Amino acid sequence: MTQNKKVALITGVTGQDGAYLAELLLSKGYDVHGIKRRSSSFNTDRIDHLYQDPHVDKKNFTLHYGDLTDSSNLIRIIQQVQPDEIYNLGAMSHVAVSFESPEYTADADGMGTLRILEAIRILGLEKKTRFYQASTSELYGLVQEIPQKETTPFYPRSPYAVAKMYAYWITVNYREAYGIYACNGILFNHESPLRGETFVTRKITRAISRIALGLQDCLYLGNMSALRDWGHARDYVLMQWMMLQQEVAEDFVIATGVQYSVRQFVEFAALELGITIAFTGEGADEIGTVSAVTGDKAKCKVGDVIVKVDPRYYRPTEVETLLGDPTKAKEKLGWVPTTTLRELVAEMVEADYTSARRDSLVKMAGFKAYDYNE
Ligand code: NDP
Ligand code: GDR
Repeated sequence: MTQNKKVALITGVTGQDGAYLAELLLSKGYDVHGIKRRSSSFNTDRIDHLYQDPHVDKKNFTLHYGDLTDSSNLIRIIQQVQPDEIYNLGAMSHVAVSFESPEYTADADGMGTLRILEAIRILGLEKKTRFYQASTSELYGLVQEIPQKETTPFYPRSPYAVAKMYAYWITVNYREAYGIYACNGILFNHESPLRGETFVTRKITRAISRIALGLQDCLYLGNMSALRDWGHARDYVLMQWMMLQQEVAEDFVIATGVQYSVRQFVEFAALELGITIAFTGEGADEIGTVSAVTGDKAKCKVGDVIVKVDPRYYRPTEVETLLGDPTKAKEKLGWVPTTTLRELVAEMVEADYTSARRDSLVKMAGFKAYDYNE
């Protein structure tokens, strides 16, 4: 039985998608290997529940130290693991940060993809190993068509998106040139309670929860008019796996087909805690003032200013609007997103409120034994 187990290798296993995908593949009976970076502090929070003692037999989840900027370790790990499937989720994934570190972003996100594809070739695994590339709706950037689908032309608007464009095309090229089963999932924004704290959705659900509990006064945001097509990461990693189970490798857009603004996301998060926010002014003057408090979870008062625009969060070039058309994924793979934005917001707020409540109890009472259910 063990010989028939499929083997998967995930880069970026410590990230949001890596954690959900590792869980999914383990539930499907895979032997899962992940590449993690060396860090001066622990960076495995999201996958600690999957950890298996290396001294135990029949382990099916193994972590390897590695980095997408180091081809020698990628070749060594791939040779050792002999994966049936590689999911390349590792990346410097923050669009705003990519303007600060453009060269590193190109190296990790663009060249990193090439390094893995070359490793497959060097090791003669072209017929064995299937490859998934985490491509992105950021490729559409300055959008040429609404909604965006597989045939919509790209116009990247950040060093991140430009690096990902190289990764997209090198994946297509290695498929055509060497017959590797390699495909791109062009994924629109997807979120969850595991989302990194500096992406806008998590920044909002975390801050609104802390504001409601009196741990923070104000949430500073950049462009609140930006429109995004937000789905749940759990739904999207299922699609990543489905894409590698087809007869023929193809590229797919993964999206919900519904669009909201950042401002609406703030309003939905506040509503979960019983706060209604009124926004006034334009651009940098824009503020969110509490206009009604109905929930017993909210400690802020009517009139409190809890959201302000801070231009420091503006980007040199912005992607104003993204809306995906997932028709191909629905028709060819039978994939449909299962989570609405309101459900996603509710799940994220609940997780962040619970964690803020713990912080609040510690702040009030210090680190003594506490019954958090009180
Ligand atoms: P995260 O930022 O949560 O995770 C990124 C992962 O990549 C982390 O495990 C990180 O490690 C790792 N990583 C970063 N740099 C390197 C490197 N040089 N070498 C090896 N690993 C590295 O991203 P998500 O999980 O949200 O996204 C997964 C992938 O999908 C990314 O490639 C992203 O660009 C892409 N994507 C994401 C979308 C989204 O909405 N979430 C939409 C479309 C595409 P560490 O934990 O140590 O930082
Ligand atoms: P994005 O996600 O750039 O779409 O990239 P992010 O959540 O960072 O921004 C979404 C939109 O919100 C606006 N915004 C802010 N963004 C952040 N981070 N912080 C703020 O304070 C803020 N205020 C407003 C942004 O300007 C933007 O318009 C994500 C990443 O996961 C990429 O890796 C992935 O490829 C794309 O989604 C699809």
